Order: sequence, then structure tokens, then C-alpha cells
Amino acid sequence: MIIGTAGHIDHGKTALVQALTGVDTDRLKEEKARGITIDLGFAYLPGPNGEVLGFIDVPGHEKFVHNMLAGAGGIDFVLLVVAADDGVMPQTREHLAIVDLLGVGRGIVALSKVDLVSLEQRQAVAAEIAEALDGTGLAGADVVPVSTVSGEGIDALRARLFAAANAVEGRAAGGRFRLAVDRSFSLTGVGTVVTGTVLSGTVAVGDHVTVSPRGLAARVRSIHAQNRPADRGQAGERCALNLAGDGITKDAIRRGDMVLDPELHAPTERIDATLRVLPSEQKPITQWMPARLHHAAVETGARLVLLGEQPIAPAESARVQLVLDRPIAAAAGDRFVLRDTSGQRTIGGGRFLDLRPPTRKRRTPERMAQLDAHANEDSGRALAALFECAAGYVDLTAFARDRALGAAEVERLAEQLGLIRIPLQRTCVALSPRRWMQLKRGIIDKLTAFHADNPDLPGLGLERLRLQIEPRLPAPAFAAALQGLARLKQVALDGAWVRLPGHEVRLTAPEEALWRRIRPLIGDHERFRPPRVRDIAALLGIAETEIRRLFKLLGRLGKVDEVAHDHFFLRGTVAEMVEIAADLAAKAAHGQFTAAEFRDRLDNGRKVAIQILEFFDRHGVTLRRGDLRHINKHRLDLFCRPADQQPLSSNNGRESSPVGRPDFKSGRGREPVFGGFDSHSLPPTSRRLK
Ligand SMILES: Nc1nc2c(ncn2[C@@H]2O[C@H](COP(=O)(O)OP(=O)(O)OP(=O)(O)O)[C@@H](O)[C@H]2O)c(=O)[nH]1
Ligand SMILES: [Mg+2]
Repeated sequence: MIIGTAGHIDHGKTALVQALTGVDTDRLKEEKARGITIDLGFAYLPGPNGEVLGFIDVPGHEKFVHNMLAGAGGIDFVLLVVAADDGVMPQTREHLAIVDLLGVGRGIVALSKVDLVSLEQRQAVAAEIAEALDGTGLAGADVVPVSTVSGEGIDALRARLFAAANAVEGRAAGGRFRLAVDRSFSLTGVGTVVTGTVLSGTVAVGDHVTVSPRGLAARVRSIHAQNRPADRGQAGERCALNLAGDGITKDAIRRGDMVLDPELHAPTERIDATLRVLPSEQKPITQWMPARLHHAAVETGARLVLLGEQPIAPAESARVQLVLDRPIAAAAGDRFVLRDTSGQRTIGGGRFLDLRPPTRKRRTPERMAQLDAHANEDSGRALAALFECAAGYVDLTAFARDRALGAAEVERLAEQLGLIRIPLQRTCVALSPRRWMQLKRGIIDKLTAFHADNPDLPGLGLERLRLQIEPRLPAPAFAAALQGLARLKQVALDGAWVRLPGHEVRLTAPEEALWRRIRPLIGDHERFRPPRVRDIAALLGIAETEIRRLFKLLGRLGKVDEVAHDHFFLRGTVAEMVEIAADLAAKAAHGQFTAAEFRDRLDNGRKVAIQILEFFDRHGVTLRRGDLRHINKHRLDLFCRPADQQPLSSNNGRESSPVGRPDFKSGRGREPVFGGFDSHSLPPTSRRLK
């Protein structure tokens, strides 16, 4: 357990820590000279059962409240010291308000210097203390009279502290590792050492960690936990870590940095939070007000954006967006304190809700519902509530990271909530069973209706479908979800089209017959210069509109392409021409070729050759600069041949194609990246939903 002192200047905090532990924590020359504490002091008290109490002694001087805050950010228990000869004073109240804002609800009051006062005075100050504690998390805390001069009460206080340590519940040792750095120094023969409080998780010798927000990578060479050499350190302990790594020096790391599990490194400079304004404030909090933000051992400038309608009056609570001067390493649920810009008074404080808030639409009812969800301290409840919000899905990786949740905790939540997880390259998107069913029903209903309305269309474009479905997943997640459904044979994917497995576009018998007559006209020898709609109509004696309608239908089936107005080419011919262009580019200096060179290979006349190249330009297959063109390799497989249009054995240019044959089986080669989403990554709940 880590105990922090608190209280007004000269009330005997340092003397009391020394009486309890034997350690004089005022180490600085200036502290000795002035007889006051300036910076944090640290002491340890081993107990009879092997436990160790850690003490952080803080300064009481009003000028050093920022140092007090750096120490108070990680404590479990407060030892509030009030001198019996002086009573409750301004920093008694301010420190009390600070530990209350930081959510430290456990503590004890030492009524110090009782050797100097009468029994009546003790009682009077004790009553004053009880009044000051009223309404705070420490209300009703025990008051123990002590004197470091007579020794009265010291043993009793020590015993109470050990009893409290045994009763305290361990902090989130299951979460991922975070240590708030309060000192960084260099030891001869050892190297760089940082000390601080472990806020969550555990650390072991050999672990790789990141110093955030700078992002320096380091390895843990050795550990002291609660002042003793150890293999591991854990939440609720003060640790000294000997760190090694590129750029790791005592000056590269400083108070306010966070040493983290590398998974957690994602600094933020914008945070939505709850803010409670202290009753001692004179004025309400207004829009864009500047302040000093204290979080763990960090101090930085910040501006306040009000998320409610009104300025926040003294003693009131409301939501704000904190816009920081620089990024910090924080976690959702962490406490913070705000002080005024001149560092003279504490304004208020609260809890971080969301580390990745929007910069626009930050006050809408939808956003407020999302913040209500984030406000749940219990991660399971927060997740369940987030699924009911407008977005309907959660980036589980970011959620877990921002709450410093360990892998086991995430698994437990996934199990408990029956989550459907869609793993992507860097993140994992999760849906509740209800939202997954909504998504799936939406897709199937939409496709059913679309096929009924458009029997001659192959299916719906993936992006168009995505925009019509709730919840609206990000594109890669939606594509992965469709892949999952395709594996379960609930939908079918044809390149960029999505359809129901049973749906197939077929030509009617008369259409088939007409197509059989047209095909030879536009294939074979005339394929690079096929007749236009008008010519075909004349040749066959059929109305132009009929020919055009059939061609459009064939276009949707991927059999032909309209290269210029009313000028249709076989898809296989277009694929062949792409290969010829690629071949020309490969053989040319600088990979560029002219329209004339292209025309010579096709032998189809200048006008048509240029129309084909312009068609390629429009589809991004070729990139034109002046009279020259080069090939966009990523688009080479845009026009893949249908099964019935495979190339003849001796086609022009194809064998020498420099880029090789694109893998048509991968559906135009433009499929989004899929994670390992398949039928067995769906939990039983979702399989039942089919
Ligand atoms: N008579 C008496 N004097 C005490 C007692 N405890 C501390 N003092 C004296 O009070 C003065 C201040 O004590 P410190 O322990 O430095 O007070 P502090 O609260 O740490 O002060 P800051 O850290 O500067 O806020 C010193 O001169 C101590 O000797 C006590 O129990 N009885
Ligand atoms: Mg002191």
C-alpha cells in the first residue's frame, strides 16, 4: 500500500513519517536550510508479515501544491496531518479537496503536536477536522492524536496503517502495466533508473516497455519494488526500474512520463471528462477557459470546452472536453485535478471518460449517450452500453487499450457479452449478438429487395450496401464481415458485387440468341476495331435500341465494356489490350509509350486507339502525361476475362507480358485485407443466429 501525507505547511508531516519509519525524507539542501519540504520524499516501512508500507511525503507550502499533486496521483491511502496547535488551515482544506477529487476514499487523520496543547484544544481541533471532512470521501475517518516529541500515538498509528494495508484490496494487477514516473536519475555502474508508482498491471525483469508520450523503447534490466530487489513489481507498489535502450538516459525521461506496456502507448491531447468544480471557486467555469491539468505525475496546460449548455457553477459537476497543450499517456477512468493558470488555487477535478473524443459534433445527444456509456467504471457495462449507442459497434482494441485492460480481461468480457469479433490488420471490431444479427438481417433483407427490383443486375456494390446498413461498420470491417458471411454461404461475393448465393443474372432465350449472332462480329480479327451499335444494327437488321440494351446488360455481366459511346468491346479483348499496353510500357525507356505505338500494335487506326487509351485513363489503368502514358500496376487486373473469353493460344503481346498474369481468382485483385474471420471465430451465439 502507498500512503501519501497531506496537510498544511509545518503541521509535522515529515516529522511524523520519520517517527513512523526512521527515515528523514527531506533530502534537499534547500529543504534542510528552510526547514520545509519542497519536493516529494519517499520512505518505506517493512511490517511483521513481510509487507512493506510505502510513504510519499508531500510539501505543505502553497507554492508547492503542484509537487504534492505529483505524489498524490498514485496513492491508495491518505495520512492527513493537522497540527493541534494550529487547527484546520488553507492547505489542509486544499489537500483534502485534492485527495477527494483524486478519489482517494481511504485515510486517517493524525492530530499532530498534541504535546503542545490542552485536552480541550485537542477536542476543539478534532471537531473542526470532522467538519472539514464532512462531505468528502474521508468523512468520518479516524482521528489519531500523535506527538513526535513525546512519542504519543505513534505506535498506535503505525498499527492502524498496517491494519489498513491488510484490509486494502489490491489494485488492478490484472490490467496492463503503467508506472507514473516521479524521478529519473543515473546510478554509477547501473545506468538509468526511474522511480514511480505502478498504477496498474505488473512488470518483470526483461520486459519490454515504452516510455510515453515520447515513445522511447526500453528493456527492464532490474527492479526494486517497495525498496527491495525484486523480479517483478505490481500495481500498488512503488518501483524503481533500471531501464536500458536506445536514447534512454536520465534526461530523456522525466517526472510526468509514463512507463508502459508497449500496447498501451497511444498518447492523447484531447479528453472528454467529468469535472466537479470546488465550492471554494468564486466564478463559474466558462468556455475555453485555460487551466493547469494534473494527472498522475503530469502537469500541463489545458483549455476547457464545455459540453453542456451552461457555464459550470461552483460546487457543480458537468462534462467537459479537455484540450491539452501536449499529449499525455492516460487511461479512461483516471482522475485529474485542475488548478488555475498561476498555480495559486485548485479549481476542481474529475475523471477521464473518453481519450479519443470527436472534435466536431461533440455535444450531440448521440455523443452524450456515448459518454454515458464510457462513464461506466465497469468495462463490461461500458461495452454493453456502447453497443446500444448510435454507432452500434466498438473498436475493441482501442477500448481495451484506453482502459489498460489485459488480454485475459478482454477474453472474459468477450465471453460474458457473447461478442462477435472481426479481427482486422491492426484492430479488432466487436459487435454484440444483437448488433451482429441486425447487421446480418440488414444485409440479407437489402439484397433480397435489391434482387427483386433488379433481377438483371448481378448484385449491389459493396460500398453502396455498406452505407445502407445499420450498424454502419468501417469499410474494412464491413468487408471482413461479408467475407465471414460468404464463408457461411449466406452471401456471395463477385469482385466488388455482393449478392445472395441463389441469385444469378441470366439472359433470356431470345437475348442469348441475339448475343450468339453479335459475338462473332466483335470478336476475333475485328476485335480491336469492333463495329459500333449502329453498324451491328444495320448488319443484323435489328433496332439500335435493342442492340444497345443487350450490350448494357452484357456490360453488367462483365462480358463487354463500353470503351466509347455505343462502342462495345469484348471484356477479353479489353484484358488483352491492357496486357499489350503493359508490354509496351515494359519495353519502352522510362516505361512510357505513345498512342502511335499502341495503335501500331493494334493496327486499328488512330481514332479508336486514342479512345481506348482514354478509356484506360478514366479507369486509372494508364496515367497520361502530355503525349506519353505509363501503366498503373495496381490497376492491371481491373478487367478480368470471364470464363468464356479465355485468350486464344497465340495472342498478340500476351506471352511477353512483363507483369505476369494477375491472379483473377482473387476477384479483381482489389479485395480488402481480411483478418482471420471465419466461421469458427464466430461464437456459438452468433452461429445460432443464422
Ligand atoms: N512540539 C512538536 N513539534 C513538532 C511535532 N512534529 C513536528 N514538529 C515540528 O514542527 C516543525 C515542522 O515539522 P515538519 O515535519 O517539517 O512539518 P511538515 O508538515 O513536514 O512541513 P512542510 O513539509 O514544509 O509542509 C518542525 O520544527 C518540527 O520539529 C510534534 O509532534 N510536536
Ligand atoms: Mg515536510
